[in-house]
Amino acid sequence: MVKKNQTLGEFIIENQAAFPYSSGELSRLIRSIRLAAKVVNHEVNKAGLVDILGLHGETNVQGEDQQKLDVYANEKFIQTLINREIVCGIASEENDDFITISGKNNDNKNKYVVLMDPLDGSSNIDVNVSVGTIFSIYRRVTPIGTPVTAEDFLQPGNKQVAAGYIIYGTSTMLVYTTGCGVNGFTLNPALGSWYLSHPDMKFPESGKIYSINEGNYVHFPEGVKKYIKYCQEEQEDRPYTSRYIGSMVSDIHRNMIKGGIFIYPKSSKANNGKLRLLYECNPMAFIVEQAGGKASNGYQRILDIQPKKLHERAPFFCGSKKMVEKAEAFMEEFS
Ligand code: AHM
Ligand code: MG
Repeated sequence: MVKKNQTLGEFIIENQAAFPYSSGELSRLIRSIRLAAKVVNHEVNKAGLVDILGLHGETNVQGEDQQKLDVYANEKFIQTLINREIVCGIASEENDDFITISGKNNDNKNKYVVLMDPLDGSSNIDVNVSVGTIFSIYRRVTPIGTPVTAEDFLQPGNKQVAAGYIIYGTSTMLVYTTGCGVNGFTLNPALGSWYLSHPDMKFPESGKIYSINEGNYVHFPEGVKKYIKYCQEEQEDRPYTSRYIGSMVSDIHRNMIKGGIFIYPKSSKANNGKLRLLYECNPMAFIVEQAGGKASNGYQRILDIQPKKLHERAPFFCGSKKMVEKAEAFMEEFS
């Protein structure tokens, strides 16, 4: 049951009570992510001071080494999860290979693996624009107590147990799903508590915003070009509004609240687009579907794609159901 003005901690406890036989492992994992997110948020908020405190690779006035924020975020999330021995493996967009966590006594009995993009849209940091963290959680498929293998990470998105994102925006929010709808929590920075501000989030069935990097227009497949023209036509409720931040979490978060479509298609330069299936598309697709929206690669449901490698990319069409269906119809007909 969703109550307003609840803290994330209360929400987790209340929802866990609905599953009396659960071990609480997933709840502890979400709590660890919430903690790391606060630490990263603190650092992201100081980003504007970087010229004063020192650049990446330099030593700041306190004699500390400066790190790039995406490297910092990666380390913080990984450290937090390793220290709490809460998962058996982690894969990150920032690391070439997955990390096996065997536990202090080599007896890791945890059943979950986490995949994440620790700081998505990080090129926006320099210009004080919102960035995000994305995470995806699966139950391992290999036996508990043995080291994780690639098989544990290369699962289709429809096997996700939970997924979420943190948006470091005008306020900081944590939005997540465990497969029973989507809830959004806003951080009160003075208290360090997350409050349920967006209970049971729903993607509007249709919308009037399209988000795509139109600078790449000449490289887009014909179906996408035709769909963009359709969005710009003066007919019915069109033309739509074009909004593209270049920070996927922010673009999709806005569209989920207002109604819209986000597209990062394949192009003549990149056959599978840019976004990573495991760290970006799958978790966002799970959240979007749980909120009543739709996510596909233009032809096929994102969550049904069987990944073949950790850093695999996929074209991404995601947002209000009717808008994604329309874009898919253009892909079907022209690409
Ligand atoms: P990143 O993981 O290197 O930050 O790249 C992902 C980001 C997305 O947040 C965003 O939608 C996209 O890259 C923007 O790419 P482009 O500048 O090509 O439009
Ligand atoms: Mg990214």
